[in-house]
Amino acid sequence: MDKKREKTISKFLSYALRHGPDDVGIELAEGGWTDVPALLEAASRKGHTISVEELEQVVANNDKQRFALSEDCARIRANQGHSVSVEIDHTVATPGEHLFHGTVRKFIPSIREQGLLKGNRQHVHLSAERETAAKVGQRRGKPVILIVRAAAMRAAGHTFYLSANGVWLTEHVPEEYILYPG
Ligand code: HQG
Repeated sequence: MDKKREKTISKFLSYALRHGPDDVGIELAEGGWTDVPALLEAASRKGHTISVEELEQVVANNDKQRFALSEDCARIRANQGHSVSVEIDHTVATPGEHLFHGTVRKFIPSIREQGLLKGNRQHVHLSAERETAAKVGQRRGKPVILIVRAAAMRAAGHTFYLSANGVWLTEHVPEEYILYPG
């Protein structure tokens, strides 16, 4: 499958499994899981005819491992990044001293006032590597990398989760735990 086709399918899956299941005509069960045949039928109704083999390839090759298939390949879900409300059993985990968040300059004044907010998503997304944060920020322009004093936050009672694809998640990062560049 060429990269363009993979990307089209990945984008459709992100929309269906994270943001617009109702619009696509599927239901997400506990944990965000949905039946593969139902998903493929719904995709087809929306003009995306996807074979089971293509679906499995996209899940396996996805650059960020955004999706997971159940062991029997009967069900699929997005590992994280939902805007619709789903209960995902993210693992509670203890981060190292610092985590990183990539953003852009125009958001800084508001971040200084409110800390990092989850916005439409279910959590604030953080990464253990600076380079990952740079890539996330780059989606919106010149990236600004914020350092989150994660160990201090954890010590103060905030909970962190590590998603199945390695994204660190938390409810809110209060301003006092953020270190700004420069
Ligand atoms: C910013 C993609 C103003 C925040 C990526 C970000 C990531 C504030 C934006 C994943 C703010 C939210 C998540 C505040 C935060 N005032 N702006 N108080 N607090 N922001 O997309 O972290 O391709 O919801 O800095 O690669 O950018 O979807 O979050 O710029 O992994 O798998 O508000 O999404 O992955 O944007 O990205 P997002 P994000 P996928």
